[in-house]
Amino acid sequence: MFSDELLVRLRSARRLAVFTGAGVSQESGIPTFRDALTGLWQNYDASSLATPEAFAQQPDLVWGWYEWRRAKVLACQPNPAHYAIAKLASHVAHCNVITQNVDDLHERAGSRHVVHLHGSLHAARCSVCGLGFEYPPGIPDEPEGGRHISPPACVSCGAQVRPGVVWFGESLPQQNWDQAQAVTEQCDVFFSIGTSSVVYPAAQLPMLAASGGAYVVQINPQATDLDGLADCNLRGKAGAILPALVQAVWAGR
Ligand code: BV8
Ligand code: ZN
Repeated sequence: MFSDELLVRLRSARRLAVFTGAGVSQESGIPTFRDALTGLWQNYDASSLATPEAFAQQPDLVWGWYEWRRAKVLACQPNPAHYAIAKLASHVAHCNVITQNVDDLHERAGSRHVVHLHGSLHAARCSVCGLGFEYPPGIPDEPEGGRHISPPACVSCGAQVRPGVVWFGESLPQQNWDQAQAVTEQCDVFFSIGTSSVVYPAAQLPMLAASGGAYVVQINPQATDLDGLADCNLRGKAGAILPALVQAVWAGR
């Protein structure tokens, strides 16, 4: 199932970078971007809904979308892909996860060095003074098709609270982006897992890895724009491939 070159490369690797997208959380039951646009949001495109303009014009619709997604994440568990990625860190000295996802499943599976490029569903903040928002405890009981919910008001200044994610048209958090580039430039092996590789500048990372001489491995059930650049394309679900790969490379170690 795995080439000798891949096994040798991983056994000798000292620095791994693991770049993930929505596909790595798919087997946990978290909708990918397309799936997350059902019900109330079925007539929207993610790149129009996940924007400051959409929140300004329809705050209740957008806040309701994020609350529905947050409820999904709170109700889900990490899947074998998240656990296998966390396990990589016990075999390779330096293993950094760079995620486009806004869930916390890598952390809940035990990954410690996780760089979030696009923020987090759990980090809402005041849109004016930036104060972090304290969510009420428990899992919100959101109807499947979603509903309109008015965003809360900041307890300090009274302004509107906004989701803690990076919207289209917003810059990535500079420190996280710098860290992601540094890790990518220094790695021996770069995994790109469960991403359609269409959102920039995150989608630049595999090219940056390749130009730095890294061995690029893609895991995805479908072909993506990365197929031509990757040194190794593993076609299939991350939850099946990754545990088998960890076993094949470090069986019993
Ligand atoms: C910015 C948070 C500039 C919100 C997200 C060129 C250069 C720079 C920018 C641009 C550019 N061209 C266009 C842009 C603008 C834009 C952009 O990229 N647009 C796209 C639509 C073309 N980029 C931006 O706006 C970025 N900001 O550039 O700022 C700037 C500079 C100065 C000053 C001001 C601004 C910000 C982008 C961040 C957007 N926010 N998320 C939220 O979550 O609501 S992006 C969001 O969509 C996700 O985070 C993720 O990144 C992306 C979805 O992609 P994927 O994760 O890949 O998920 P997807 O569903 O697409 O695919 C899933 C894959 O998994 C599939 O391939 C599937 O086959 C696979 N899969 C399924 N099941 C499995 C599986 N794989 C493995 N196992 C399985 N079981
Ligand atoms: Zn405030």
